[in-house]
Order: sequence, then structure tokens, then C-alpha cells
Amino acid sequence: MNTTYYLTTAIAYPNGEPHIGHAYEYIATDVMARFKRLDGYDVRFLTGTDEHGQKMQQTAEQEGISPMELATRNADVFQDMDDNVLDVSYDRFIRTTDADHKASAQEIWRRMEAAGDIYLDTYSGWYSVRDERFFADDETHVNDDGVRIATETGTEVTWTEEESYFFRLSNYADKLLAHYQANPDFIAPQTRANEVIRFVEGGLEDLSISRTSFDWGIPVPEATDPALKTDKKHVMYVWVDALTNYITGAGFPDADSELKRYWPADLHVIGKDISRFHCIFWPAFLMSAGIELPKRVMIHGFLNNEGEKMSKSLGNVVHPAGWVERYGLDTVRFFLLREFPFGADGSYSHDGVVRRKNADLSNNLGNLAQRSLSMVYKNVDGQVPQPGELTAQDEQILADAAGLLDTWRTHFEKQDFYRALGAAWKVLDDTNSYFADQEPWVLRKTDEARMQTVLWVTLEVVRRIALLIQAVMPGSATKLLDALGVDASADAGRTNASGEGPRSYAAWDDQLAPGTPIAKPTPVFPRHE
Ligand code: ME8
Repeated sequence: MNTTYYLTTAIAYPNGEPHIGHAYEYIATDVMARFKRLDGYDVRFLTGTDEHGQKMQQTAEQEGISPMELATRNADVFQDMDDNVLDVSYDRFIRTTDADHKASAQEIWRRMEAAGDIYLDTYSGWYSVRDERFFADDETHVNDDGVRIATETGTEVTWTEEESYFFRLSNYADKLLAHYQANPDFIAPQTRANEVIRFVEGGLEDLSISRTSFDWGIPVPEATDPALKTDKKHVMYVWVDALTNYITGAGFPDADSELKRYWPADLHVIGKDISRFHCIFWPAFLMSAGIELPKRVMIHGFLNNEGEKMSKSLGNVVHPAGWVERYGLDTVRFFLLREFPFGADGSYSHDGVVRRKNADLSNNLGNLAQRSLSMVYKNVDGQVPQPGELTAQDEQILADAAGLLDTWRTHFEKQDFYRALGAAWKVLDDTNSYFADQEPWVLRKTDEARMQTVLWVTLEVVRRIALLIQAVMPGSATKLLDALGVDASADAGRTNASGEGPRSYAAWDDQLAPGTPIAKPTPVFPRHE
């Protein structure tokens, strides 16, 4: 049995269409999923939409349609973007309106109730529909326009007073702190972990976990404890429902589900605005329900437009499809992971994308592959060359390239895509210098055998880089591997649990076989003009 690897994105609110911030999260998670599949893991990748709650109900009312119609319309747009624009290799697109999810959310509720962690009371305080979040009085202020807003998020809050079930979150502060301490990789990056820890150290208040003033949500299951019985109809607070999607995706509560093997999740990928929900509420709910905790929550930064926050009112919201059409999918995927570290905020601009595309992809990797392949095509009869004796320099370049897989494994454990790509591009820089120093075009006339060695060494580096970057730029990597004659169809007897064959990382230590036919090469990374 292969080791399992279960990873998830946040599930988006389908009250509007996806923006490039969503695309950023899906692409990064997809790169992680592909890397693990290529590395032989039995991967399960969950993404989807978070369809209940007041925001969905209000938006639907404004549009004059039902919340379900709104959810379906936009969930389809998200899924279509994954399938046809971003090439996101998810295994399930979950919708919180799916029947199995309703059963799952009701079951975790029953377990929290059975644990004695739920009681009935009245909530009075501020609620932000935009954030689907409660705020204490001192977390809000009245702005210049006389509107009361949540200080942290800047969204309007309204006074809410209603009967509500509460979760005894206050009982979990010490247990959470102990868990963070015993599991230093549970929250990443460290700066975000510190924020969460400081917040919990300040003490936790019980959490309102149901609403009675609207009905677009999963009904709270009938209480067994007489003290919890009420005539009012409660729906679950949308975050209880939403977070539970991660265990629904692993077959909960069906004890016989074949998906059960994926829990606990290895990785939740989320943005920085929802860290408290994932690092405080979610583990507390799971502890209460007696369910194992996920292994890691990786918190990414926000993607801004030329340093400015994206917003409808600023008119700078970028649509992923337009972006992909303009630069090409692989350029976008590469740019987002190479431009700034995954845990940090970052910015994109037209110039920034074009710079990366031309410098890193076209000039560096693209030219190296195109020049070496063209020389082979013209001067070695369109066949993989025959290497002669290797010099120390040849050995060094080959060893640097060979070491990249372990380097990537180390960086990917921390979702440090930025450094992983940096290491690969360092080897490419060195290989470009090597190629220029060795002057194979001069050797062609003076020492043909040596020329063949230099070309073989260069192609070997390109082969390893192409294998690696299948995770990041699947389309371009496949073209490179095709051009190198790396066989994709032959069954090398190495199909892994995820169905990846001879081009998985099991092929890492293969070598290009001299004499393998090479077709006339065409540039894989054209320049952006
Ligand atoms: O928060 N840059 O949904 P959502 C990077 N339904 N990431 C961004 C971003 C930006 N500019 N804007 C948003 C929700 N995100 C909840 C999640 S999970 C059980 C429920 C990220 O549609 C954001 O941080 O508002 C989150 O991880 C994801 O996009 C979905 O945001």
C-alpha cells in the first residue's frame, strides 16, 4: 500500500465568481498534489464550495433567485475554472449542499453535544455577513460615514440578538496550546503560528454555533439532552458546516468508507484571513468530537494587484481566465509560485509576469532545451548522443541536477515552492554557463565525441528539470519530455498508486539512452512580445 496524502483547499463562497486569489490557492495546492502523486503517494485532493449562510441567502435575495440557484450557478463556474482553465487535479469537488456533507455536519454536531460541549443561550453582539463572523463590541468601531465596522476586516456589522447554541470553546484553550507545542509543524509559517498562539493565550470565549434569524443552512439535529430542547428552528453557523467538509471528504461518518484511510488530512491550504477558524475552531471541534486532528495548516498570503488590494469598487479584480489567456497557463502557474514565498503576501503586475516569462522560462530553460535539442537534431542524426568519459565538471553538473529531487522533497514538506524552484533554476543557470563555456558548436568541428558528451550532459539536466516541473507546469513539462524521447507509453512496471507511469519520480535515476530518436524540436517556452 502506498502512503496516503490527503490535502485540501479552503472551500470558496460561491456568492460571486472566482478571482485570482482563489486561483492562486488552487494552483499552489494542485502543485503540491501533483508533486506527491509523482513521488508515489496515494493522493486525495479535495476542493469545493461553501454554500450556506447569511451571505449566500442575502446575495440570492438581491439577485431575485434562490440560494440554491445562486450556489449552483457559481459552483459550476468554480469547477469549470478548475477543469478548463487552471488544470487543477482535484479528486472531489465538494459542495456543502451535497447530501453526504449534511449527514457529516449533523454527526459531528451530535458528537460535540454528546461530549457536553454544547449549550443553549442567547447571542447578542455584532455580526458581519461579509465575513460570516461574530465580533465583540471592542472589535468594532463607527467609521467616518457613521457605519459600524469590524476593525480587523473593515466590513459592516449589524446588531444580532437571538437564541443560539454555543460551543464551549473556552474549555479548549489549554488543550490547543498543548497541541501547538507538541506539534510545531501544525501551523505554518511560524509568524502566523505565533499570531494564533498569542490569541489563544489571551483566552477563548465560547462560540455561537447556530442561527435562528434565517434558514439557509444545515438544520441542527434534534437535541437528546432535555436542557437543549427548543421550539425555535436552528441552522448551523456556517463555519461549523464549512470546516466539516474536510472530514466529509474522507468518508465521515461512514466507518466502512474506503476514503477513511485519508484521515487525518496531511495538509489544509488556506489564506491568512481564515487562520483562526482553521487553527482554533476546527481543532477544538475535532477534539470535542473525538476525531484526530489534521497534521498541518499552511497559511498563504494574499495576492494583490500591483500592491493594491483587489476589490470590485477599485475595478482591479482580475479574472483568472483572462490572465491565463494572455500569458499561458504554465507561465501563470510558474509566476505565482516563483515570484514570492508562499507564506508571504505578493503582488502581480503585467511587467512582473512578462519578466519571469521571458527571463526564467524563455531565456533560461527554454533556450537551453531548444539549443541543445537543435544541435542534437542537426548534428547527431536526430538521436540522443553518446557520452564519452565524463570530466569533473560534467560530473558536478549531473550531481547537482540529481540532488534536486531530495531538495524538492525537503522544500515541499514545508510548501516552500519558492525555494524549490529557486534551487532548480540555480542548476539551470549553472548549466547555461556550462553550455556556453564548453562551446559545443566549436567542438562540432574540433572534437565531435566531446560535443556529444556535452550535449548528453545538458539534455540529462533538462530531463531531470522536466521531470520535476511536471508538478508545476504539467503541459510544458510533458512537451519537454516528449522532445527528449522520454517514453510515456511504455509500461516500465512502475505505475504508482495514482496511476503515474514511467514519468513519475520513480524514473529519476534513469538516463537518456543514446540512440533514442529526437524529433525536430520546437520552442516550448516562446517569448512574450
Ligand atoms: O473564506 N489572495 O471563502 P472565500 C489570496 N468559505 N488568497 C485569497 C485572496 C487573495 N486576494 N482572497 C481570498 C472563505 N483568498 C470560506 C472558507 S473553508 C472551510 C471556508 C483565499 O471564497 C482565502 O484566504 O472568501 C481562502 O483561503 C480562499 O481564498 C477562499 O476564500
